[in-house]
Amino acid sequence: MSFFFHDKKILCPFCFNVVYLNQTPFRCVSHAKLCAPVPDQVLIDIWNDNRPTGQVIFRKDAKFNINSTVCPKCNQITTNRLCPYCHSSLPYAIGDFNNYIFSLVGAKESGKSHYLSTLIKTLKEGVSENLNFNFSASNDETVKRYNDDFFKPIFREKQTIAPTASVLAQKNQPLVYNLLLNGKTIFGGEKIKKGASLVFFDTAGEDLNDSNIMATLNKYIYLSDGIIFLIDPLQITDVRNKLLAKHVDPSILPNQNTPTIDVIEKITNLIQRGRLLRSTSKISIPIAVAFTKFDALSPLIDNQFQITKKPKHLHGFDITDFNSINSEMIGLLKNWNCHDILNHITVRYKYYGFFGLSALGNSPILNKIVNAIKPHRVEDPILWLMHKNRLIKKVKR
Ligand SMILES: Nc1nc2c(ncn2[C@@H]2O[C@H](COP(=O)(O)OP(=O)(O)OP(=O)(O)O)[C@@H](O)[C@H]2O)c(=O)[nH]1
Ligand SMILES: [Mg+2]
Ligand SMILES: [Zn+2]
Ligand SMILES: [Zn+2]
Repeated sequence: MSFFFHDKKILCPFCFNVVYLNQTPFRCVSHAKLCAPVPDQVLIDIWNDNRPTGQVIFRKDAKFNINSTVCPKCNQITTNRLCPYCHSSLPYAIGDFNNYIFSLVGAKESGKSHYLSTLIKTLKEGVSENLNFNFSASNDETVKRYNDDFFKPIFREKQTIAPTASVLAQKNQPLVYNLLLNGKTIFGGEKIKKGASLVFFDTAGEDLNDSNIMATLNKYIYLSDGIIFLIDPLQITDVRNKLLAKHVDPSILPNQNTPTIDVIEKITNLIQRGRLLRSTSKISIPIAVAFTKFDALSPLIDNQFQITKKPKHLHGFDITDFNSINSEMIGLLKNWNCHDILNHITVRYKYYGFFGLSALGNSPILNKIVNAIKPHRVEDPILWLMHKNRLIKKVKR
């Protein structure tokens, strides 16, 4: 612990306010019989959460012992540190880790929620034996929200996830995970080399159509360390026509909504404003542009393409695989007449990568998931973002 630790500041991963660690309240974690739970007005106001919960304990002077406090009601010690602004529980190790915020954006129905659901499951199970990391939820709210809103519907109930509610109707807490990266010590032993909090924010596609709501959402996006921009290829007119020419069942084609280029332009403008960039400067947040629902495109994809193969990512981020995927995707975009998307990304962003993936591996039928869920390449964009943020190294084959 550094001498100056007492005035160490961090960014709350839930509300993005700057928090001084010596100024945080704590929450009593004693059993309800010992210390009666009470409603917390801040949780009600900010997160719409009116469940009674442990007492909030404010401290006057916390120069010493800044990692715990004693509840004046029940005299028990607690280490459950809260953000003073939004009263979310801060990850225990938050002062030791850097926060990396990854936001997930895309038009309505582009596949964000299904993607997040299968991505988290894949990361928890470990993407590769040799990619040595441990990925776990950083607080109980994340565990609960992931299970209720993302895991249960598709993996248990075999139903598609309902459209994400607008922030006006429901204030979504981001999902926060701890990522521990192992490495070798100079003596050859194993040790934890780096830690990061990964913050995932699932936006509602409809909110991107409203510039007023965008203003409240924008900090999640322009403060991001990486953006995953999802595009539904089934929205692209050329793709639809090519699929229909191959006699696919027209019922797998969703109704066409806001053109992708409009959505990406909104996001770009928002980042530009948020970061106070001149319109001539490129955005330096790495952006992973990922085409979802690739399972539905199989009639259009040559089975020799690298994108149809399983990724390996042995010992790091497989840059050889990435380069093939990136150029295959650029070729497909040209073939699908998506020069507008291609130009926009390559001109306005400094670091970009194109990806193709499938969260489910199959098309659901009337909101039912009838086939086994087989995610394909869901980890590629996030591993690329981790690599760009120097959390994992690249490997060549
Ligand atoms: N074929 C196929 N369809 C998918 C896949 N993932 C999602 N879908 C379909 O796309 C629809 C929309 O997906 P969501 O994940 O809810 O999209 P979203 O971007 O979260 O939408 P909003 O919350 O409204 O912004 C789903 O109901 C599915 O029918 C996939 O991997 N393959
Ligand atoms: Mg959604
Ligand atoms: Zn907060
Ligand atoms: Zn108590």
